[in-house]
Amino acid sequence: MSYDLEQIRRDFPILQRQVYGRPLVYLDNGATTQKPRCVVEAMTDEYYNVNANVHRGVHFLSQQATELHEQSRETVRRFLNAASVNEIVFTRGTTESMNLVASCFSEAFMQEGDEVIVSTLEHHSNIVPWQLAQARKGIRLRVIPITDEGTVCMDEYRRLFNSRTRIVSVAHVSNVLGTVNPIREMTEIAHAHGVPVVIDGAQSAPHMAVDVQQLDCDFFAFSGHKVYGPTGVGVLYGREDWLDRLPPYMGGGEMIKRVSFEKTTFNELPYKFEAGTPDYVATTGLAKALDYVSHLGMERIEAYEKRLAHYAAERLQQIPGMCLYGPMAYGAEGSGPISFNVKGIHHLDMGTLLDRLGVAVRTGHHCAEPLMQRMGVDGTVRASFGLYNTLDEVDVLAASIERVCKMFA
Ligand code: 7TS
Repeated sequence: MSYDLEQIRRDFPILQRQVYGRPLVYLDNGATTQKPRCVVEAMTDEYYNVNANVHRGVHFLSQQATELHEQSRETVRRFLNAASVNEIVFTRGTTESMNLVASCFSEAFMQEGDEVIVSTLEHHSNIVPWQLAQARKGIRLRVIPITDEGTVCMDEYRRLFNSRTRIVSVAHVSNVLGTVNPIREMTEIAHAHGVPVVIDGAQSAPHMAVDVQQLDCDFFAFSGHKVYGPTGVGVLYGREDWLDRLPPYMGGGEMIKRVSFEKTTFNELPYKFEAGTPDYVATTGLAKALDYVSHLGMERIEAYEKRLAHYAAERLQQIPGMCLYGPMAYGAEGSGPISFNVKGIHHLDMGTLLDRLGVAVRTGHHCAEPLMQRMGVDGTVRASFGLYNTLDEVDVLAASIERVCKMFA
């Protein structure tokens, strides 16, 4: 199958929309992606024709819903190349997945003075859960510094390990700069110290083939809504031996084997971590979305999006006063988002005026305030690409920025 952009764009009805009488140029895919028709239709069909709670009823619809739900888990397993479906836990999204690991791991394996290594590039959802553990258990956060180009300092990373290091928790791809961290190398170093690694894959799963066995990570989190699937569903991959040893996260139905007031025993994996009714319709939608991107081919999506980002970086850098951040400003390859500011124009003004021209971007700190502090800015404008964006749209972005610049001249 070829990369047929026109067909792809037809699969996403919202891309035909106009805003303020102009064609929508949607460049906020880092925040959330649009949904292809097949995802919405699969979910509507399930609500109309199948709906019943999973894992409970003896009746026909419940069995059918359960089957769909468990097939979705298998689709996720294949997407990540996990060894077993027991390693695929459904959550509400990356944030919940990261909180689950930080909470359960620190509870079971960390004591006062023990350390977690994170990086300067992290989204708040890989900082605050560890700070909550800090408040509860007295653990310490150690932070890998980054270079001016926006890449992690590997020498500093190596130096952070000591006898108190218990876990490493890092983003695969930065949601602000598009930096791709050398995860394989980072896991190798951590494992040499006997330390497990958590990957925040919110910004990698939509843009590149992810193979958790090849990355050799111990946990990997991502959100459905950033991979063309529905909101409210995400995934935590965890190596079976780790998940087995972690205590449950939430208590309730589904996660138990037997309950009495004297003693409760917990369910097997992955249900031990899935208390309550799961969003079984969303898991169907997520599986459809993963089938959709897999059918296009993650390698093909990655190559195409790199071309887009590279073209955008080159084109934007021709604009007077442009300050582009991150590896792409230095000619390196990046993935997904590019961040910038134009001299003399506040990012919020730029974003607001671009919106009036039909171009949807995000502005502000992007839930990465420590990174903003390191960059010495209070925010940036971020254009983040998806599989359906076009080179023409990049031209519209650049021309629109130039128009805004003229207003401020
Ligand atoms: N980690 C990273 C790297 C992210 O980019 C995000 C969301 C999250 C975690 C949290 O994902 P959630 O689905 O649980 O909310 N990032 C963004 C963003 O860049 N703009 O809006 C949301």
